[in-house]
Amino acid sequence: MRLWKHLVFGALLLIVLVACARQAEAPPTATTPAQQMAPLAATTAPPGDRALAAFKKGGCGACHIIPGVPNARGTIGPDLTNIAQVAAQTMQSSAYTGNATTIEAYLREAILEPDVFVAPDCNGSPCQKGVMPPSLGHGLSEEELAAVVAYLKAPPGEAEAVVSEEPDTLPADAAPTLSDEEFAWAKLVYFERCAGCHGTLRKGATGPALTPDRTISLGTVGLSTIIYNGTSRGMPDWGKQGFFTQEQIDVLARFLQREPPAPPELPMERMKDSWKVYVAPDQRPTAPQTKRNWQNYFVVTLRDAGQVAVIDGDTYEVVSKVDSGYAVHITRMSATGRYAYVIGRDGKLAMIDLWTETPTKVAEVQVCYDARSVEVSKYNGPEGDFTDKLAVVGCYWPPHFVILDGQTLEPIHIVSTRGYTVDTMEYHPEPRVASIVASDFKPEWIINVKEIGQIWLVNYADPQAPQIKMLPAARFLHDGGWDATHRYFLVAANQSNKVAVVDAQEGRMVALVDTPKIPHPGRGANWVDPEFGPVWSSGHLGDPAIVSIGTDPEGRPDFAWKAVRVTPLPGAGSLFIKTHPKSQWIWVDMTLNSDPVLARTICVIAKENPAEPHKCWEASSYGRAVHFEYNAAGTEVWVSIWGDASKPGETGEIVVYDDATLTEKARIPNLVTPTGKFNVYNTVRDIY
Ligand code: DHE
Repeated sequence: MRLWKHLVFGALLLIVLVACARQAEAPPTATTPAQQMAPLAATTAPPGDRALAAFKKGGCGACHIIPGVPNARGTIGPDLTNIAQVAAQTMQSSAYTGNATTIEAYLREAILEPDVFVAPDCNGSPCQKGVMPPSLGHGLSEEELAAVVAYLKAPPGEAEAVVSEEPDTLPADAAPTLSDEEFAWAKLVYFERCAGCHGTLRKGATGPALTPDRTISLGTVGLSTIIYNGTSRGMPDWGKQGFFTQEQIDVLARFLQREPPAPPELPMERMKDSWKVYVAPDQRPTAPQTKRNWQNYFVVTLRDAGQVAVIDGDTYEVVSKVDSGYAVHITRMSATGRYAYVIGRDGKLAMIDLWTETPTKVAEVQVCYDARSVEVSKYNGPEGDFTDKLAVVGCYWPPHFVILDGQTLEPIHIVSTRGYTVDTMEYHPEPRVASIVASDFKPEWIINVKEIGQIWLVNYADPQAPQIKMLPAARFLHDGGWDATHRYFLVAANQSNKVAVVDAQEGRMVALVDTPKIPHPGRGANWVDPEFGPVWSSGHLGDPAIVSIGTDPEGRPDFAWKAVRVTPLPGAGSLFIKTHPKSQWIWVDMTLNSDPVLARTICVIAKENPAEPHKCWEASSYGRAVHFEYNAAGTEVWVSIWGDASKPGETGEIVVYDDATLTEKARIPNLVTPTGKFNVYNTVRDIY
């Protein structure tokens, strides 16, 4: 890129990337930052309208929730819903470091000198210094500032304060432009880094919708701010982490204001072209060749290496590293545990034989361009023995699932998940497949179709002609696991703030349980609460809380399918929780907390005293602590330190703790970005 372009970008982005700043009213190439901050012409407008125009001019809604301001639902900065009351209380507090003595002065100070006092609560996480720049306030005229202060001091009443779901009215050419080169780059990066949460067609799921009707009103500046700083609701701070440069963030922010390009489909013929069997089933050993305790192997995702490491859980030796798909996501074991099935985000499924001396890949196939889940057939009963017979991959794009031969990975059948949403019955072009579990009661998979909010019970007895029962649940189904009896499956409908419960034996919905913001259980944790009996617990991305739901409708019907206990955590951003029937503890992470110290902190809660965490500590001096797994005996807990592939010495490692004493036993060093870990014995038996 030429020098002048660097300079323009540099000047613009200096303002862009630390700011809750203004909306771009025209393509950024057509205006300068100074022009963009010019006072509004409508100074004769009524004060309320003037305030709304000033909020829009500042792009304030990208960072704040502001009642009555269309689409102002940002969570980077404090919620401004009751800011006058908060201001009055704060000025009385000894923690207040500002100089204001009236609410008006407090609000003016917060806008013009934002770092004099940094608010303690930004939607569940501590607010950060330097995020809100003084240049924003100084870009407003005195009239605009006065209108904003008056508005925040007395926002509209309940009826008017409803945040508009309606898109702004926008001129057809309102989106900024990109060169072909920029567009191609942003398209690829969006697909690889952003589509997982926001959807390939950007219709939203774990993250909000990013269609032009919403993004243009946030503008290049507002969007860049979010991409740079992240949000307390789990959006990574890509800019702060140094993952994207300021120039790249600007390109992404402009890309997000254009119509999303539609990616290609993937028919059976192309899947078969990618299918490879490296070792035919009749060439494989008929008994384990290795002397190692292979049932205590851990298959560990080395995310950015595009590999998994097979680690001996008895000796901590890395037995083998196997190439798998791009940004590997999860592993599940065949019902006997002999095979590990590893799914990459690029939809490549790799099958590893754990019986050979060195675990090796015996087959692979690509059945999606974007995928997150894989499961196997586990049923063995009157309807047949399906042990190690079938596998199923759930795709994000194209939106479908694929049934495969469990011995060779030959694709057998594709089922599209496009359909109608559970609540409003609108057609959705991209309902993605989230978690999948295999029932012990029937030859059945429970497949969660995220955006339409349906839980599909897929009978695989005849895999060419699967029977599907579609249960209505709630939108944005994501991750989940079994209760301790394996009869009930609990799954987070994450952006709906609910957990759905399915009875796998009777094939019906049991309950939709309300939870705090964005439940994220992984597979959850089953334990016996001293007060409420058997429960299943989940952490949350948006709230610093663990919620436990009663799971014993026969023994403790009064507590069944109710959120019976909330255990507070030091911060939000929790991804995974884990326990073991033999353990006295529940382990939980806060991986996506925007505070780097909390992101590497883990906590344990004592089952006999679950009102608050027993102990929290930093598991490393760098990176993020993520995901727990027990060894087969249930005596050790393994935690991943998710480092940075480009920083030698800090790429990542696994910390092994003695579960009884919570003391560190070992570190398995120099792994490249380890994340999920799957112990063969526990994964086969769904122990968590
Ligand atoms: Fe995951 C499980 C989707 C980001 C690590 N993740 C799941 C499942 C889904 C999912 C649907 C349940 C699979 C199942 O049980 O069949 N994950 C997504 C996303 O859409 C998301 C939010 C964004 C994306 O772009 O992918 C996402 N996931 C991540 C990560 O960034 C993590 C932390 C690191 C990584 O390796 O990518 C991550 N996800 C995991 C892990 C599991 C998982 C380790 C399995 C947990 C278990 O114990 O079973």
